[in-house]
Amino acid sequence: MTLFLGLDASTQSLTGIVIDVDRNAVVCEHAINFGARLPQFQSPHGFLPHTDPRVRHADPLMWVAALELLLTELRTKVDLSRIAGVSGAGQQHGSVYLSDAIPAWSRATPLVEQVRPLLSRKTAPIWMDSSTSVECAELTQAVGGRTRMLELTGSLATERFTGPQIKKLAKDDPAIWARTKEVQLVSSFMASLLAGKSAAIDFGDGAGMNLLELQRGTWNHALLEATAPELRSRLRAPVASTTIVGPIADYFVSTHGFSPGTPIVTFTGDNPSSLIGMGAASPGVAVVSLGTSDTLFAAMPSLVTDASGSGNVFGNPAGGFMALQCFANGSLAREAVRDRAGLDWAGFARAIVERTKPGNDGNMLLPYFVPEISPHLGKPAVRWFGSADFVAGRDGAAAARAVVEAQASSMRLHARWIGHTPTRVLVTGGGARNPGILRVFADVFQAEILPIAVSNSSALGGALRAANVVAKRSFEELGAAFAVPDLSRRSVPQESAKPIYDALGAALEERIAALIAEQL
Ligand code: XUL
Repeated sequence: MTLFLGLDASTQSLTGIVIDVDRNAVVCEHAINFGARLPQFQSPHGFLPHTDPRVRHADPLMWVAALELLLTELRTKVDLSRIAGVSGAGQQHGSVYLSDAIPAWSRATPLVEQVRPLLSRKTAPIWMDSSTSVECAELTQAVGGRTRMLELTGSLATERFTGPQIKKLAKDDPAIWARTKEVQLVSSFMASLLAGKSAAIDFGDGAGMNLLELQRGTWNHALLEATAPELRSRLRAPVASTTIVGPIADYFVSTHGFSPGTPIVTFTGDNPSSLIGMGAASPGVAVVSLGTSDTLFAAMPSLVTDASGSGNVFGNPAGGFMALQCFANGSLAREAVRDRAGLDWAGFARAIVERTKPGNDGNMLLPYFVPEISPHLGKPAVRWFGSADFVAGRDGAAAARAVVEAQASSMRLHARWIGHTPTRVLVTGGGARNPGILRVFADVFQAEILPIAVSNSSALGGALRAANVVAKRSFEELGAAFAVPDLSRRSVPQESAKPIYDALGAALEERIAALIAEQL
């Protein structure tokens, strides 16, 4: 029995997956939902309420408390002393501000109490924050324009990215910036907690900061200078995702029963980690993840960037690069429409499969309940077009289809820059369990949709990466063993839907263009 632990610190929960690479089996999976299990942090959806919808911060102590709770509960299910290595992932872009490097933890005091005095800033802006448009414009100008920013970092200056967030802090609150001696991403922060020392940021997640020079794998001097004073001294040099941070901290040996010396492998972003967890480390297949954010991503045969704006390039933990397109209105938009329609998830699926048809009789929704990343929309915009009943909220079945048709069609439109039309799409995330959602994605993409039976591909990716580094198992072998498509839930496209969705895509593109113009 050779066990590895993978963690995923995502927006709404912290998940741990333990795998046995001798039996190619998932031994157990356990999650702590922040809203439900840690109500004292007053973050029902994983972030703190704020009057400005563009501001989204979380309390880093909530992630620390979740780690303690997760390990406390996990050790009742698995003998943690048998874990041969740990790695994991964090929601991308979120940043933690520390007044000092992470120390070797004392065994005597709860971790939350040891981290509390280290936070130079009480809250961490997360990927849902879109409050940095001014800083994005300033950074773009400082570096010599949009094209240069794209060439250097693989993305335009992007509101949720860490560089613009750091810039905003340094401008708005120079006293906090002066107190800050180290900036961590959520991923490197979680690895630092486990190792009891500051971990470096990896190329995968580091690419989501507008600071990393992709081709060279180093922080870009001009961008560091333009972002905040003395930023270089507050960031460790970025490393490959295969780097070992160090042995697990004694704290976790005495408190949770890990073996001394258990290696902690560098953490990465949740999307790069999912690429590994989905068995998609090599180019040729696209992955759609349907979670709080919906994402579409794929390993890239060669580096291309999205001149039109909202696409991103991150590091592939297996080497090379990955393309990613992120949509902020994912599961929360589906939930809002489901609730408005008075349906449960089974009813939502039936509404799509049995009660409506491709094209939705012309009913269409623009489902931007929160500011959107793709397309770039600074303000929420929910618009219903079609029959009087649909517009007035009296046709719940059409509403269910409309939200998924809009999401899938927008994903198809926004993924054109990646340059290859997938015939096979692997899906993961909570939404992948819903047959109605899978049906629409198959028809819109005109591709075979294959759900992967593992529910958290990002945590699994962490466990596979630990196994790759420590047990020297290849990603191909691990992917084939652990990322097995669930053929019984596969969805194949109906050819008759193709012209309908070609037309819907064109109509949606027009409506989106009008919305963007309206918000200018
Ligand atoms: C990717 C992004 C989101 C978060 C979600 O750029 O912002 O997918 O990583 O956790």
